[in-house]
Amino acid sequence: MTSTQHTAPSTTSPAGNPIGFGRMLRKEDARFLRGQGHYLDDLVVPGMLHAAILRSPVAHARIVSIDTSQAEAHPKVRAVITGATLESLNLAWMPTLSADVQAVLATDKVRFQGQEVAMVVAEDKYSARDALELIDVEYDDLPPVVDARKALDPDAPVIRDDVEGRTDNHIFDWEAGDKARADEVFAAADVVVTQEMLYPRVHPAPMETCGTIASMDRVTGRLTVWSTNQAPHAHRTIYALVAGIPEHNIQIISPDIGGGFGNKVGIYPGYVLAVVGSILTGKPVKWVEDRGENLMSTSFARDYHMKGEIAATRDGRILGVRVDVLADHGAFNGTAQPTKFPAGFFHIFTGSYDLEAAYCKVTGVYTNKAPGGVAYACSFRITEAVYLVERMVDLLADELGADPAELRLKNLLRPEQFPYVSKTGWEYDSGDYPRALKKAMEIAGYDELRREQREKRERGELMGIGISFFTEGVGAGPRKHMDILGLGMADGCELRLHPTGKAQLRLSVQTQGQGHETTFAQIVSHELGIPPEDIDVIHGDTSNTPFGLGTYGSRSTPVSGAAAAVAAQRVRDKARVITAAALECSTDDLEWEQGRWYVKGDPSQGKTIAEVSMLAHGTLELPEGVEGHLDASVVYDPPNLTYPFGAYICVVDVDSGTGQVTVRRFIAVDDCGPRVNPMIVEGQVHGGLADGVGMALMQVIAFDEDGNCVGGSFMDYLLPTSMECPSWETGETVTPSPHHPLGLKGIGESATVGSPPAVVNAVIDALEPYGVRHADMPLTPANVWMAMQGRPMRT
Ligand code: MCN
Ligand code: CUM
Repeated sequence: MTSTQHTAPSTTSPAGNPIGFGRMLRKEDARFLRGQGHYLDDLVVPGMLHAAILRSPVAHARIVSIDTSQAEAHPKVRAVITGATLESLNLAWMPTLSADVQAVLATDKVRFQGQEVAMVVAEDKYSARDALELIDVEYDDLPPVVDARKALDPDAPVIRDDVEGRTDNHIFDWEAGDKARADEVFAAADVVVTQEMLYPRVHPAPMETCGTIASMDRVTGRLTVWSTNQAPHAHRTIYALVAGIPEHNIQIISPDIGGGFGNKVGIYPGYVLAVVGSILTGKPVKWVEDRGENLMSTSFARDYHMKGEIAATRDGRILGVRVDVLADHGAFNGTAQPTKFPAGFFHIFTGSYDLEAAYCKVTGVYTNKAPGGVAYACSFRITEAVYLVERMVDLLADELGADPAELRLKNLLRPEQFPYVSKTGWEYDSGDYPRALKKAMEIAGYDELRREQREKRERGELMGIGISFFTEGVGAGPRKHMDILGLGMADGCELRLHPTGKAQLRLSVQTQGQGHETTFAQIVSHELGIPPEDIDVIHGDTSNTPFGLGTYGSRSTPVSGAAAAVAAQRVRDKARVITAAALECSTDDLEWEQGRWYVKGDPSQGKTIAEVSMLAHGTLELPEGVEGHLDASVVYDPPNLTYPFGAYICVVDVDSGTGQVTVRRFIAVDDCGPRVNPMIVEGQVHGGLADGVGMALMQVIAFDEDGNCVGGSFMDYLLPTSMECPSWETGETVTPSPHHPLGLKGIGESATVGSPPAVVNAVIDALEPYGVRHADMPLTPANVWMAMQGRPMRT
């Protein structure tokens, strides 16, 4: 065999992209920037009908009667579905992700404003909406439970009387840590600081609302569902179990998704109703919600009432943290988290500190509000945990008269303590926390900022500096500890090389804007030296991808990213065997360089991956036991979560006359291990920081005392824009995960998790001259002003 002149491997592809990791523009941008994306509402299926949902105008009422006769008489209406229709099909209730049940359409009562009461299927979407007004529902109002703190009062109305024998609104009690040990530590501590705080109800509010098209083929019995969802395979299994349709006859397709942020993890009643509509009419049925429906009825986030306590020595050594949480889960417990964890991963509230003891208790309750929970870049409640501990550390600093940065540096886990087992049972994989915080302080010019603040205070100007340090655990499983409705959290991946060396990678995870088509191609490129533009990433279609649990909890890179790396490594190993056969040498004689196996000591003798792929598909006699073609398939069960971390510093100015907060600077140092694509990682961080500013300063899904949702439009539920965001200043440290094959940790939620406490800490720091110790989010001008007057805030 002759070989061409050997040239050293190039680190850029013919298209100018990096081979492997590095900055490159997103492959998906070619279609998105030209307006050529295919979102759910762009799809038109031949013969498709349109559905609209009638929703409850009140928070709590008994349904006396529903008269659909006028709607049915509408010339363009094909079907009107009520709870009674569903009862006859045994589909009136569906399981939630937390082993509760949720009404698909209300039968007995409505339990929150915006709850689904009836669906109209019509020839066009306008007629469907018009016909909703022709449905006459008589309600008998019941008193609502709006304030979670009153949900367990003995005289509180019982919301979930659908469950026989239920006499209260209690869902669960859950605890973590060692209570006795924590009590001991607290009893002996010099200083104990206590604070109640609310992480208000907020909403992921993706740009694209939720929707679905269901098509039941009456002849084949095959159900095709196009839907905005983050976890197509899990959805397929749930449809099979709920509707009794054989799973092999169900195909779930997620088209391009215009943002998920956790809002598209679960199955909503509208999805099930579209399937029922298609079964009843024999036509495909499309249902897409509007903005108000999205904000009022789909998965909300947070709503945690927390009482935190922190104990320390007089000289600032943190000894313990205790937390008591009242969790508002709305009318149906639809929280998305691994089954064993009813409070998600909240028990990581010990944060980034070396404590002697910790304990938390969480009580979940029903209220007359929309169900859901956890969604919105939360890492399964780590958002609430980080907020709690980072506010408590600042309150402690205030009590001790210590600098909040110094106090953190004194108590952060030290690099030599990793792997570190926390007092609530987490095994943090790796970290160098002081390095990250020092780096953030350096970028911020921390000492100079404090000097500026002192000068401003003398002039009566309000400037605040807020710090937060966070640790997340992302990348669920392992499957033996973590499941969603019994499905273990492991993910499949298939890599197939074509004869010419181009590749296809099939994934179970589902991008919603995170750029998987680019970064997963880069992961394979890193391992095989194939240009990323030559690797087609396929996802979002259950019939064309291997089973897996989908994208949330920043698990794609930690789990499926590992699967892709292992698949590529298997292909590389097989390529070595084939190269040895082709060159008639031993595999031990071969060495790997980017994209090529070559003979040690004779680099001109070698085979590129593309050459091997042709050989593997060709006529070369393959060694005993080696199959033709160049493919690999992997199911990756992560041995542990990965633990990204970061240090954030926020600088704010507060107008003492109006209470208006301006975020002047925001410094974010993140560590997610090596960065596959630094540009995409920065984009994830920028987006999450904007989320954090939004939550800290302007967002809340609020309710009046009758349970009316007053956050149901973008007039009331505010999204941060470039006007409210500073030019982000980002930095990085790189601490690889020891158990991920490429050291990668997740990043998709880090900034949303880490930034709200930095903003709030900064605002409270600015208000120091007014003696303000704490104020709950959102720190709107009105709320800041009231805190300055020592008055209770509006919620
Ligand atoms: N990445 C990287 N190097 C790393 C880690 C990640 O280059 N060391 C890249 C990844 O390959 C991927 C992106 O960064 O392209 C995010 O990766 P990861 O942290 O694995 O998170 P997921 O892909 O699993 O995304 C989920 C996460 C979640 S849970 C929410 S919520 C959220 C978030 O992503 N929703 C988003 N970011 C979002 N970004 C957009 N644009 N839209 C959403 O809906
Ligand atoms: Cu919690 S929001 Mo994301 O995990 O899809």
